[in-house]
This record gives sequence, C-alpha cells and structure tokens, in this order.
Amino acid sequence: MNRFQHAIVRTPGASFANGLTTADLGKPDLDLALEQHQAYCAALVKCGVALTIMDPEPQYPDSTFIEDTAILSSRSAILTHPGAPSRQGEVASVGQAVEKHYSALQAIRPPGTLDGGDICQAGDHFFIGISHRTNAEGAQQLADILGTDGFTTSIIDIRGSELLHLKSGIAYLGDERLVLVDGMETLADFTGFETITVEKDEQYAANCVRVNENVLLAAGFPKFATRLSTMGYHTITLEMSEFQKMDGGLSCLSLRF
Ligand code: CIR
Repeated sequence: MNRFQHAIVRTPGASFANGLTTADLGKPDLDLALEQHQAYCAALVKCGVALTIMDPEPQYPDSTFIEDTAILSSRSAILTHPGAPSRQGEVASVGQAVEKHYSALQAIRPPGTLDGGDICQAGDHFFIGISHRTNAEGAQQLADILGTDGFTTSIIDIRGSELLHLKSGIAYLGDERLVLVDGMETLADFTGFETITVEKDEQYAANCVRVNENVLLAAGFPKFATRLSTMGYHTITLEMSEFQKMDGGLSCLSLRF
C-alpha cells in the first residue's frame, strides 16, 4: 500500500447543519463537530502525514466532506464534478490547494458527475461506483484517465443499494484485503482480494481508512473493532456522531496522497 505523505481537510463551517442529509439523526452540534474534526486531524498527524487545513466555505455547507472533490493518486490528480449541484462550487478552492502538490490537474467534465466517495483505490486497481451522485459518464471519464495512468478499473453499480457512496460500504486495508458491508459481495467481482465482512448492524463502520500504520475507525462498533485488532491492525477510534448526522463518514473528511 502506498505510504500517504499528505492530507487535506476542511474545517466545518457555521452553515454545516444546512448540508444535504438523509439521516434521521437530528441536527448536528457545530461545537461538537469542530471537536470531532480536531481529533480527526490529530489522528492523521499521528499517522505521519503533513496536514493542510483549509478554511470553511460557509456558502458550501458540505465542503468539510472534501474527499468528494478530487481523486488523488501517486500518478495524477483529478478534480471531480460532484453529483449534487449544491456541492459543485466546492471544487475550485480544492484545486488551488491540490495544485501545490501536482504538476498538472485533470478534471471530470459535465455531463459527467462524480463524487470521490464513490472511488475506492485498492493498490493498482480502482473500484468506481455508479450511484445517485456519480453517473455512468463520470465513471467512464475517470476510468479513461486512470487507464492512461496505468491503473485498472472496474465499475460497481450501487444504485439498487441503500448506500450513498460506494465507500459507504467498502474500504481497502492494503495487502489485497477489502472490507465489505454484508451484501456488497454480490454487486461485483472481488476475485483476487481477501474480504472481511461488516455485519449490517455495524454498516457505518465499513467506512474505515487505512493510513500508513493505522486504521481509522468510527467509535461505537465493537464487533468490527475487535475483528481488526485480532487481525493485528493498529486502530485509532474516532467519534463521528455529528458527521454521521450529515451522511458523512471517516473517509470523506480528507484527501490523502
Ligand atoms: C452529502 O450528502 O454530499 C454530504 N452531506 C455527505 C457527503 C459524504 N461524503 C462521502 O461519503 N464521501
């Protein structure tokens, strides 16, 4: 698994509670969200990455979910065109932060739409989700760019599932090992990977993030936490309640590269 050297995050802004959500978990508390975000940032630093913290963009309440705005790999940087119209303006400022680290930026162009949360890199292979945010045109544009970079890709249609994004139900732990929420194994061919199943009652935990020597894990999912520890992973458990209220998981809070 590539070692991550950098991460970019964006602090939640005053308008955070006005973002998009389907969760029926109540209104998020901004102060608590800021506290949870600080702990997330500290965890990334502990994992050994150099952190860029972008200021909030109050006109974009969902902009703390920065993962959706770019696909960053060791070979290229691709800005997305998010599927939710209210989020499309988030990309410009992320481009300015990303271009400091890459010699060239590519982009998903309309009518293609694509959210970073639908993209799961597993070594030299990318799983690309088609969702209610990422359309077939966006998925194909990304597959073409990644193909030019020398990566292989496969497309997984998750529109029949209850997942917002592909990575709401899948994560890559390195060493050809994938975490899959129960039921995901029927949606695609995962030949060549060892899979670890997360039970439905712990579904939110499937959005975990391997960062160098550690795995970031949402608090409150003891079965999966024990499973990872038993397998020898070093986990950092983070409170995510306020982001979960806005349909966000651990991976969406950062761009890692
Ligand atoms: C949205 O609906 O766009 C945000 N409220 C949550 C985005 C979560 N992003 C992700 O899972 N990659």
